[in-house]
Amino acid sequence: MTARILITGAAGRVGTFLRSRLAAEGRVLRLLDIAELPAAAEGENVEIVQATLTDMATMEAATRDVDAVIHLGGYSLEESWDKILHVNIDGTHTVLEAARRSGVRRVVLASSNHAVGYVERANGTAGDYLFPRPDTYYGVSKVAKEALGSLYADRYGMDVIALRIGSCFEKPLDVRMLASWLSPDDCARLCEACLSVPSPGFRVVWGVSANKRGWFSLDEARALGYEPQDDSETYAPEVLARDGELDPSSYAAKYVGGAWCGPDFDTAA
Ligand code: 15L
Repeated sequence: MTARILITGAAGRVGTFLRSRLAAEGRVLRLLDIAELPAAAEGENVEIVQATLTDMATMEAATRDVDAVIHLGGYSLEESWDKILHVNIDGTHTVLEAARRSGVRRVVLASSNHAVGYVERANGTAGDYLFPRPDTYYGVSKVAKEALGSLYADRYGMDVIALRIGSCFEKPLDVRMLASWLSPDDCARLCEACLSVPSPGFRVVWGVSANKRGWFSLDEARALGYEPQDDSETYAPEVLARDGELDPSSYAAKYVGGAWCGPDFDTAA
């Protein structure tokens, strides 16, 4: 079991899901975020670091003595190009370079479906290793994150796994998410697989649950040892009763990235 793990963006939604779920006997989670993190609870084996991931000295210190990094930090929605460039792209370089300098051998990167948002559903199941088709600056930053991961794996022999996360929420919020949902528990299962699989090198895998309505390949994720246990179908009756079936001409029905591909979805200047 991986003993000491640095999680960036630990105060965010996914980071919060993982905090309790990756906790284990003999394991220390070092939780880093620019936002305030809840203090360690009684008996909780965590180290709290409130800092920006964009500073190299900070990240060199934060990566010292850890066995793996789970890099979730950065903007999780569309933002201006300047912000995306600084935090998501430069920030990812800082995280990977700091990890390399500190001798960390394994990094899990939170990529997103928006790296391939303009892939059309008409082409069938969204396979593994789809060529980038970002739908936003945010999506571009996820493509850059994957590219940086590939570079650090090939050039420095690190193990880097990029997760093209669908929609990681407590439960699916709309009809599109009945296909793209990643349950919090499956997210933790996927991270555990990424942490323990021997010598993966560089991989890009879909981060989704075993959704009956899903159309994303789970082959590469399963090859890491991921065994999803959840299915959004549990929530389908309530979601469909509220929202009805998807309009086949909608962006959500047509593209991986859903509404993010539409003209009304602003790419902040
Ligand atoms: C993402 O990458 C976002 O971070 C998240 O908030 C959701 O919008 C998700 O994609 C999605 O596409 O559902």
